[in-house]
Amino acid sequence: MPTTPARRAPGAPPKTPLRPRVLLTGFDAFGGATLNPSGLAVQALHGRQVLGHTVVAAQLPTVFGASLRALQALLDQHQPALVLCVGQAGGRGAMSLERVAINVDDAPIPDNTGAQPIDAPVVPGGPVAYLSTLPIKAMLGALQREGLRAEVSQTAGTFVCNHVFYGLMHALATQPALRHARGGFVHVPWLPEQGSPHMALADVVQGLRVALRCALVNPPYTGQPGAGATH
Ligand code: PCA
Repeated sequence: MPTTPARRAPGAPPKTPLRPRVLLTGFDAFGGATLNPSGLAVQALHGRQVLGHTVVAAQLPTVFGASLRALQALLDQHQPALVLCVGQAGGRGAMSLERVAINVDDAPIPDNTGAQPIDAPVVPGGPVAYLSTLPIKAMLGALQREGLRAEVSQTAGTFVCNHVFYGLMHALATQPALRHARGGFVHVPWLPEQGSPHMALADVVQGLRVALRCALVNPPYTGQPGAGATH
């Protein structure tokens, strides 16, 4: 028999706290392509459990501004403990764990609405850069032990992926409701049908699962030497 959810006053916390959530975002196709592995891979993990956390997956538009408004709505709705944004990087042959987001929009091609900002800040007056707070070296090791190609990347570019990465880190750094959340960005290669170098969708999905597990159990990256990490 269906049960009616108990009523509670607006703004009152639920009696049973929500299971902690992980937010995983990908992007739609851009630049004239018909698919984007990042959107497909995150969708495959939607609703899965990772170490007691429910994965909420969502696709962001490859559009300056609108992508960050969509991300903010997801942050407000889900109050995630951890956020991993994922995008496609054609030409890269490994899953790229991004170290740094910079306060620069400098689009080499138009976004999906035709906008092409040049030399503009993501957040006017914001810091020059933010470091990922995900344990990128531990994630690198975990992916490589799984037999997956992975690398630490020192640039997420200056297109919509960096825009979202910077906007995410700025939100986590400045919004009190998100102060316990950690976040970062991973670029993934093309799928085989898009060209070379490429990675199979199943490997990308497995890599994201491994990356999330690793990020949940290891201390955050702080920009300081740590935990025996090597190059
Ligand atoms: N890759 C682009 C934007 C969307 C995506 O999947 C980038 O690297 O900026």
